Amino acid sequence: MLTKIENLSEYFLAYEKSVANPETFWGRVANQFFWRKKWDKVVDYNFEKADVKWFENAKLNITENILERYLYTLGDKPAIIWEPNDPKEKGITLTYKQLFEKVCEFSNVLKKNGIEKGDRVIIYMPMIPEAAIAMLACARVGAVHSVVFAGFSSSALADRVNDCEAKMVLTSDGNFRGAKSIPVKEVVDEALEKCTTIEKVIVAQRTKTEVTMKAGRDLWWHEETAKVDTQHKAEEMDSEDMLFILYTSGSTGKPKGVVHTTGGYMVYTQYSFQNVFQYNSDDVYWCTADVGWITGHSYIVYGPLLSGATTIMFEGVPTYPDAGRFWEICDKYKVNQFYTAPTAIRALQAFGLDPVTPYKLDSLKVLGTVGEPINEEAWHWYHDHIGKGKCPIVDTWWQTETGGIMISPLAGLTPTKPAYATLPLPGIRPIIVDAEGKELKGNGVQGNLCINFPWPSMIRTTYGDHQRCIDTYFSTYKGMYFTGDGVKRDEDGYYRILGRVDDVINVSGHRMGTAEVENAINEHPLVVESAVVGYPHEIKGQGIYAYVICDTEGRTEASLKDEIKATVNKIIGPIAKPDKIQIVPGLPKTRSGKIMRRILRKVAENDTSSLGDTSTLLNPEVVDEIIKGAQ
Ligand code: 6R9
Repeated sequence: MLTKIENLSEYFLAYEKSVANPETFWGRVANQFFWRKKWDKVVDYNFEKADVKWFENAKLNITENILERYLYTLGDKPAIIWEPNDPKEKGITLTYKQLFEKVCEFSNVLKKNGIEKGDRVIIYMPMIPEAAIAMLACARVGAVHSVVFAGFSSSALADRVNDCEAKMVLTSDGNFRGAKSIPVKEVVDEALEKCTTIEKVIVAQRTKTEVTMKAGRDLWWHEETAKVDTQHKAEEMDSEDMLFILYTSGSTGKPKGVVHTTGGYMVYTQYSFQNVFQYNSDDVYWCTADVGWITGHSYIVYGPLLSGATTIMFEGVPTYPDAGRFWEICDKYKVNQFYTAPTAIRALQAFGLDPVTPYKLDSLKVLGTVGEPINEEAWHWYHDHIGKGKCPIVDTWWQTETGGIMISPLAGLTPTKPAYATLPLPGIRPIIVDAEGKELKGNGVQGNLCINFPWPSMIRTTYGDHQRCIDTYFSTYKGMYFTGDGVKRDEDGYYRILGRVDDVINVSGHRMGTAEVENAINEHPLVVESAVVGYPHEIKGQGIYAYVICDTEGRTEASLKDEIKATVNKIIGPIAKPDKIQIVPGLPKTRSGKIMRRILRKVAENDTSSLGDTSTLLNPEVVDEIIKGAQ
């Protein structure tokens, strides 16, 4: 491809050009795609109003840039290789031609069942090929997909359905994960009791477990696809038409629907994919994320498929049937680029080298990480034992809101440093500010990470509440997008992400708002008040520590804690269950009634030597009690 960067000096040159003349730079990248009509203007923006437009008035369909585009050149090349949970079960390979047919077929199913351009469709599915087909079919007919991670509870699902007023849910009967078979359709049924906008539910068969099908509402995927043909003409979309909504946690209680649009997202995910991973046409690429997260959207589905790559989709977990499962898959498909989360690396590292040594891992060329800071020990283990010392590690920093990778080495080109995301991609202009918003120039500085110029795949709005988008991202520091992350720029100009500076915690690479977990805990009838903080956790990166004021009403502390965990499980899902719960007589509060989280964080970190001045608290006596009862 024309815009593939091949060496370090080309990177510096591309970066310079992207800053000197962004319109020429991105126009040239965008020219490689198929547009039904080209743009009038490359970029237009006003950060104060959170108003950003890329490729204004251009017309396209993103799926034509995957399906029609590669049909003749790569028709027989595997597009998606699906590896099931159980290694004894046979996998599925879909070539570009077969994917084309399946997407068209399902596009016809969507249309036949009343889906029109602009309608919202929820995808609540495990990691099966139908999930990717569903996303692309939505994009093809112009519907807005919103994938909800299949581990979320029925009430979290209902909130998302209601927030975007979805018309349809695409789901499966069940989900195989490790040794478990988890109900999925049942969760949808429960959720839909609280929803009024859903007209149809289409169910893909996976586990063949028995499910209830509601007459007039529920349909089987295989029956519906059997009724339609495999030809479909893609809907014409505007560059700024919504492509998808993805809900993510912030520092307030309610998850927000991050909106991405069509043209810019397409250009940036493809550009970043080919450059960061240095993908070559015969490579096999594997990202272990779930399609329920942004990483799955941008770097399992869109980025790789827009690049004509072979992308692996894995249904299972890293430790089933044993802790060698990832490495077995790498050898089986001769994976060249492998992309995972630090939490998975740490979890596998804990099993030692026995599960690694049976595998050759000699096809690997590039290793990647995403989702949270990687500690140096895990970095070295990954580098030495998985990459055998010869594979560059791309530590990719980005967010649901950024749509694509922002700061990362380009594999093999950018010299790496453990735990550093290194340098920004072309077009990305990071800026470090202090608490007052003053720019910290030069190297050897540390502060809050902002971006002060638009990039094509950035968030456009938070669904249904544009003011929230302005308030969350564009108001803290005027004229800049605020990431919520702390960062250091070292003497070489390399960036190291230090973690969130807001009330968001990162558990196993999953973003969680402390307020969101608190709201769930407070649903327990005996809970009076709660405060949640993160603490360092060996495997998960951060664990969830909950301080809870509650009546015991004759229950033992242990059973009460179990009940609280069950409540959180029910309201959000297993990923939000607190690792530690401490029942406390009170929470440290300022005179204006604000919880002093700083103190709670210190106690959770087991660092009570430097609590600072607690005398200004409304209730200083409570601090000693909390320290005494710490877990
Ligand atoms: C892609 C994704 C975003 C938050 C982000 C930051 C953390 C992501 C990171 C990283 C250090 C990296 N994060 N990548 N921290 N190094 N390479 O993870 O999106 O789920 O929205 O999370 O994750 O704190 O702000 P999302």
